[in-house]
Amino acid sequence: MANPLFDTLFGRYVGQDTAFLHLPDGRTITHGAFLEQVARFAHVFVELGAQPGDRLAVQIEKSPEALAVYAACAQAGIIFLPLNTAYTADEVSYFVANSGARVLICDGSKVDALGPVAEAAGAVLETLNADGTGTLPDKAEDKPAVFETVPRAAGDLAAFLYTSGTTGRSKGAMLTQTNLLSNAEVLADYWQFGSGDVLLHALPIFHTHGLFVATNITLIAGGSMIFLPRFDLDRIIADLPRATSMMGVPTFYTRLLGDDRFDRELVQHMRLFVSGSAPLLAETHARFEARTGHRILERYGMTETNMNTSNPYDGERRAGTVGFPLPGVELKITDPGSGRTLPDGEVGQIEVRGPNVFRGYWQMPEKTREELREDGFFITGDLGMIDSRGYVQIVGRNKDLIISGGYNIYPKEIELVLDDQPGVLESAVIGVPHPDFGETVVGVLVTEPGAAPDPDAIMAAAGQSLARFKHPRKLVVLPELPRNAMGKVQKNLLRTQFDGLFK
Ligand code: MLC
Ligand code: AMP
Repeated sequence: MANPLFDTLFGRYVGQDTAFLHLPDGRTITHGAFLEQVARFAHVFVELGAQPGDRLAVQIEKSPEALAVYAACAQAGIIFLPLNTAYTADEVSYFVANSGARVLICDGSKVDALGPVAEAAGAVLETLNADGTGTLPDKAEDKPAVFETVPRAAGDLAAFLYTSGTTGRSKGAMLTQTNLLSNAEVLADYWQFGSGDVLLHALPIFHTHGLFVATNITLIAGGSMIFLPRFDLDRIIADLPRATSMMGVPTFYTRLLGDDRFDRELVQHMRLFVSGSAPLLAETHARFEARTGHRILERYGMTETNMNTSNPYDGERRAGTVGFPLPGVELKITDPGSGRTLPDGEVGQIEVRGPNVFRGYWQMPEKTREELREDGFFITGDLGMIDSRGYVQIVGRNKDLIISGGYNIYPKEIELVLDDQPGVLESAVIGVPHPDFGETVVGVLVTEPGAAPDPDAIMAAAGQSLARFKHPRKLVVLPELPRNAMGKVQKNLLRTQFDGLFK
């Protein structure tokens, strides 16, 4: 195949009038029409000077056109770099500069903020709005509806997805065509996706879950998607009767369970509910089954590895576990100190190897070496064990990470901002249980002697540099931070102390 990713996911649909995207306004976009848009965008990217292997960064709202940008990058051999729409200009600036993006596409409302960012990085700026208008579609209008697919090898890079790091610096995970394709093929088969599937898609498309897992699987299987701009409870309840399957983070399921309209009758025709990106409480699993008769299928993945494990489609879906390693994925539990493989039943760090595992972090060879072993095993930073029946259980994290509503938040990044505020001597940021988001952010401050920092000013400063979802939902002041004999802040003690803040 000349370009395995494009040919497998998209190319075979050229000229087909099969349904691909069902939109909230009642329109359905066919595969064929979608691919004409893709071809036009690919022509624009070439005209803008983007070469195969260049990076194209986007910070755009979810729309059929936004998805077409992803496909157009695949067709033109450009590396796709999607960014969370919540990121501030400061945050975007880092990603654009670090990746050396040739093109940045943003929402029209962000041009003032991102114009200087693009200019400083030497990137071309184009716009694409949620309603499909903007300078990119304007330029695409008179372009041909066919584009000669740029040849790429299976090992070539297809996407960069940035993940935050424990040092506060985000790392660009380099994903190859094989990483994405192998995983989509395995999952479509494992979860028995077919051409009759209609996936209710309410996830963002700037992360692995909504972009690769949901979209690529649907494309491989030949199904269609009800493509919603975001999670909207009323919309989901209205659309569920037309869907066969749904994927979400645990917050989706707890929100649905909080609504009386979500009952057995509404979903009795559904084939599959999948959960991932954050731990699904066993209690949510049980409540879901009691209410609907369906058992949620929980799986486990990461930006760097795509999906690693899954509960079985046929067979017992065990609450509190993430199932078995997927076909082709090796998983072992190791001792964090020695790296020795531990026997089943013992808790250690989870390591994975397979065609799903990324190539490394962009221009960070040392970080890559720390986490990706020479033999191909990736150290996930998650702690887990394999139970007597072979199911993998995640029991904690060996990395200082908070997962709020499926978004990853690295405390260090927030601590750096808090520590900079007048009157703040030092800070520790922790995650505490939250009924809606699973975990939420709490900032623990120690003030300078005699100082009384203004919480509103601190939050305003955080708003300047950090996306809203990273903001502490509460700031608390302590006389000092608990430390161990080595001087390391004992966040576990803080988490225990503030465990009940949102309960
Ligand atoms: C929104 N807000 C959040 C938030 N999402 N705050 C913390 N955590 C989040 N996840 C902010 C909003 O800006 C708003 O701020 C306030 O919280 C309430 O907003 P809301 O309207 O209730 O939130 P909503 O827009 O409905 O979004 C919640 C959500 C969304 C859960 C639907 O966050 C979401 O779609 N999450 C999915 C994330 C995801 O796809 N993760 C996959 C990563 S891939 P204000 O100003 O109003 O207070 C990965 C690998 C793998 O992890 O295994 O899949
Ligand atoms: P990200 O960096 O956004 O890709 O997030 C990956 C992290 O999400 C993993 O390392 C896990 O800590 C967490 N994660 C994903 N799926 C699950 C799950 N089913 N249960 C628990 N944690 C999960």
